[in-house]
Order: sequence, then C-alpha cells, then structure tokens
Amino acid sequence: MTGGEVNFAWARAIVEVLVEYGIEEVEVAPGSRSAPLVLAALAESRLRVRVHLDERSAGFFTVGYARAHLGPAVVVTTSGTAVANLLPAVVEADHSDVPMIVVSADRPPEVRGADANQTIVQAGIFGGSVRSEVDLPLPSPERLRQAGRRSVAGLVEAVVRRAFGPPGGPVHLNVPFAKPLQPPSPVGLGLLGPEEPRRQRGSLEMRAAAHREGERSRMTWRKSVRSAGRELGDQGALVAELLEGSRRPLLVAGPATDPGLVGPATLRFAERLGIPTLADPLSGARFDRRLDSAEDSGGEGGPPTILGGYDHYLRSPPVMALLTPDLIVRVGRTPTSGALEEALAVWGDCTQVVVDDGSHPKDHQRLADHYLRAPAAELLGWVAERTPLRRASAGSRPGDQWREGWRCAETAAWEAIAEDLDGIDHEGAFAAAVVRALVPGSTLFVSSSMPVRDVDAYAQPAARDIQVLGNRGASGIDGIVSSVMGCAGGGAGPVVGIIGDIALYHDMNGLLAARDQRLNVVIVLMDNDGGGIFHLLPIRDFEPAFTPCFAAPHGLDFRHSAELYGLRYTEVASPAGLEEAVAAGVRRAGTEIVRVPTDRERNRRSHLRTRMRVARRVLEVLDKRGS
Ligand SMILES: Cc1ncc(C[n+]2csc(CCOP(=O)(O)OP(=O)(O)O)c2C)c(N)n1
Ligand SMILES: [Mg+2]
Repeated sequence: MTGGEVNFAWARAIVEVLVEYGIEEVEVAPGSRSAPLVLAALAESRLRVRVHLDERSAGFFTVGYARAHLGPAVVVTTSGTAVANLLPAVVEADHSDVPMIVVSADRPPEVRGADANQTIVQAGIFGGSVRSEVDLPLPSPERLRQAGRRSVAGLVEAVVRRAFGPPGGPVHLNVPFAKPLQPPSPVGLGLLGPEEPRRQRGSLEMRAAAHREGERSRMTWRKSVRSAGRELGDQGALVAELLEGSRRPLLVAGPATDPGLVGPATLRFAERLGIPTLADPLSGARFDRRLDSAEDSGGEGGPPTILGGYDHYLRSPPVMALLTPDLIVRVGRTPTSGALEEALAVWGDCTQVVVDDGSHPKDHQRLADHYLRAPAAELLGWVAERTPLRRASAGSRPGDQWREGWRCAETAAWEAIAEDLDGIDHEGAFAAAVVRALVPGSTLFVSSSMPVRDVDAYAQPAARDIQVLGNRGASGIDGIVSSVMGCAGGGAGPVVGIIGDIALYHDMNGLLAARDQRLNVVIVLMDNDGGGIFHLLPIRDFEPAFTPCFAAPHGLDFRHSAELYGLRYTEVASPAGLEEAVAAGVRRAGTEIVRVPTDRERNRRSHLRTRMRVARRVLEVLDKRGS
C-alpha cells in the first residue's frame, strides 16, 4: 500500500463509522490536507457532500441542518485557521445541545509547533465547547489492521457517539495526514461528484414529507432520551404533588433544543392541567394546530391557555404583582423576553421548578427550588397522563379565576397591540406580518437581536402548523444566513428567515449556499442600517459614543449582495406588502431577499408606545375584574 492509499483507507474507515451512525451529509470546505477525507466522503454513496467556501459558514450550515434535520451533520476542514473558523458554530451547538461532528485534517504531529506552513495547534482548539475529541495517530498499515477500541474505527466511534448524547452536542476529530495525501490514481476509488445522484436522497425527501405531516418528534436524535423509569416517576410525582397544592401555577416554556418534541408535550400538559403557559416562540408551543380546539381532550379540558403577549404587560410592576404565581414550572432555556426573565426574579418567593436534561444548567438567577434533571417532554407527559382532567362540567374548575386573569390580560394585550400595528415604522408589525404569511409546514428562522424579540412580542399564539427556530444558545449574530440555509438543506419545508442588516452583513458569505445548493428560502432583511436593539438600552443616551460605536450605521446597499449571488431582490414598505411578498416568495423556487427599510429611532418610539399602551390596557382590565 502506498502512503496515499493508506490515507484513503484510513479516511474510509472514519467515514464508515459516520455512516453507521446514520450520518447522511457532510459539509466540506476546500483545502489540501483534507483530501483523503473528502475523497472518502465522495466515494461513499450513502453520503451527500455539500461544498462551502467559507468554514464559518460551513459550520453554521451544519448547525442549521442539525436543527431542522434532527440529526447531526459533519463538517470537514483542512488544517490551520480553517479549523478556528468553526469555533462560533461549535459554541452555538454546545449551548443549544445540537449535535455536530467536526473533522479537521492536520499536519503530522512531528511538524507541529515548528513553523511548518498552515500548522497550528488544533488538538483541543475548541476547549470546553466540545463534548469529546480525539487527536488521531497518523495513518499506518499496522493501525489499519488493528481491531477493537484502539483501531481507527474504535477511536472515532468513541467520540462520534458523544455527539448524539443525550444531550447532543459538538465533537471534534482531528485527523493528521502525511504526504502523499491521495492515492496514486483516482481509478477504482468509486468517486461520485457532489452533484451526482446518491442513495440517500430518497430518505431526505421522506424525512421532509414526514416532517410536513407533523412527525418531527419521532425523528429526533433525542428520541432515545429516557431517564430511568423510577427516577422519572419520582420527579413526576413531585411535580404532580406541587401542582396539587398550587392555586396559582404557571408554566414557562423557554427556547427548546427540540421544539418539535417539547412543544406538543407542553401543550398537552397545559391543556390537561389547565395551567397558564407562557410560550416563547422558540418553545414549540407558541404555534401549533392543537391551539385551535380542545380536540385532544374532547372539549372537556378546554383549549390550553397559551400566552404570548407577556413581554409587554409584565413590564408593568402592578400587572406583575396582580399575576403573581405560587408555583412556576420551567422547561427550556431562559426565555427570550427580558420582561419575563425579570418577572421570574421578582416572583422569586414562589416555588420554582426547572426541568432540564441539557448540558448547561439553566438557572442563572438561582431561582430553582427544585432542579429536575429530566427530559422535559417525558416528564410533562408523565404528569399529564396521570393527572385527572380538571373538568369544566363539574362546575367551576380549580384555578378558573387564576386562568381567567391571564386570559383577560392576554386578550386585552393583543387587542392593544393590534391597534398599534398600523404604522410603517414598527418592526414588530413586520415580524407579525411574516408569521401571518407562513404556509403550513413552514420553518421560520429568527435572527438574534430584534427579530427573535419582535416575533416574541408581536406574533400572537395561534393554531398554526409552523416551527420557529433560532440560534438562541449563544445568541450570536454571526452565522445566521448559513443557519437558515442549513435548515433548508436539512429538509425543513418552506424556510423563511428574519434577519437584521448587521447579522446579514456578518454572514453574506452564507448566501452562496442558496445558489450552489439550490435552496428555497425567503430572507426578510429588516434593514434599519445598524443595531436597532441598542436604541432600547440606556447606552442610547451616550452620544457621541452611541451612534458610531453601538448603532454603527454602515449605509450598505444589500441589493449588491443579492446581485453578487444571483438572488432575487425586492423591497417592501408596509407590513401588508411584506405579507404578500413572503407568501409569493415561498411559492417560488430559489432564494430571495425581501428588504424592509426601517428607521431605528422611529422603531424605538413605536416599541415603547406599544409597551405602554398594552401595560395600561391590561392593568385596567385586571383592576376591573379585581384579580
Ligand atoms: C457575533 C456577535 N457579535 C456581536 C454581538 C452583539 N450584538 C447583539 S445585537 C447586535 C446588533 C445587531 O444588528 P442587526 O442584526 O441589524 O439587528 P437589529 O438590532 O437592528 O434588529 C450586536 C452587534 C452578537 N450578539 N454577536
Ligand atoms: Mg439592524
């Protein structure tokens, strides 16, 4: 065997493990050192290979793919700073518990730390952000013949397994190769070009179809999550007991790792127990067909009380006081809404239960009286199944008054919000318009900064078959375009992204995947020429620092970036125009950018006006009913 053949066989052994673990796709960024890995991936007909020029974009594409596909993808890079460019995506995957397998090619160990070209310290480069890593030995015929744990397959398998969890997360395989990197000839390697048909295409389409039929939850990498039966039972019994003794219980559903799994369980729990539920847009419970009727409970339990306007009315201390719970059950991560986060602290005296099985604790305010290490969907399901339905037919149900208080607040809030959304200077109105335009089965990807907050505060809970995803793990504004593209690549159905101008600027390179991978995406660009979010912070008053150093207007005309990547580009001026443009865009093939020009300062005033109007109206309503 020549050295190149040994390298190829070594890379094939790695790829074989990936395929055994059900990996269907590899994101590749070009480079020389990774040649054996790329050739091995192309020679494996069960793998789809996508090429990305920029590693940072490739990394975030992988994260988006895993979120939508509910299975990990693999990203392959060459040596040097190429690997370092994956760090932001690895950090997001870590914080979001999203599985991701990084395979970096490296120079042989003996040339490291001695000024060899494109050679940096790659082993351990991701620090504590990866769940497991291995710096493989150089390929050798002896090693290739080895079997068991110390074989190349054994070493790789031990790391790859950790990506799946539970909880899922990023892992790193560092793979040194010596020259010659490739076999003497391409003949007989079984190479297929990235564009050539592969065996797994069908399965991708099947997944997309199943996804549309609402079967997402069965395809998750988290499906294997089970806490030991007894433990789950004990934890469930504790929650049931606390609920039994509670007169004012509240469920807070924050951003979920797997909204398709946790969302339905949250709704079922809310419905069964009649518990008011504050549903983050990323929780999977804000939008769901089940909100339409009480179909699951045969009408006996009433539809679940799913609340979404709280970001406005919980800013009012008197409203917060009137709606004080005596028990809070929390699932998911810290809510998007800062007002709710603050309320959780203000309500710090009530009993708080956090249900979480993720890799990072989720109680930065140190509020939990009980921190239950359990999968939220299963625990909520356990409790819901064992709780007798609180029937309306038996006269008034326990907690009716409490529920009614929240319902009144919520109704008043959305009425007040609707009255305020007629202007063109309100980004909240545009966010609501995008949600209205989504067709069943759609995925909405919300950028960090204001888009996720605007969907949170302005998109009313509704019986809609849509899922909302975002990079809320580390809330970076980098990599958003690629994450959106990854979702589309992962078969998430019609995909729409809402993204700010600075976030788009960060990852314009991600637009290349739209063209190269022929993805169908509508990107709604909320262009306020800078960071609108900073106008809502006290730093706004600190001129001459504020405008240049925080809002940072750039004056870029994104029409040119659309042109560069050959994407359709339109501009709209009103929420109604945006609704129409998005609805038309999702029906068209290809990716397009719909730009919404707005003004940061006028937008700020609109936000404040709505918040005040809603808080006033809700307080009036609650005062009147004497909650
Ligand atoms: C990678 C990264 N850099 C910086 C930040 C800090 N940051 C948060 S929001 C924001 C501005 C975002 O502007 P834009 O995307 O236009 O959204 P807008 O605030 O206007 O809605 C910045 C710089 C961040 N979250 N992530
Ligand atoms: Mg902006």
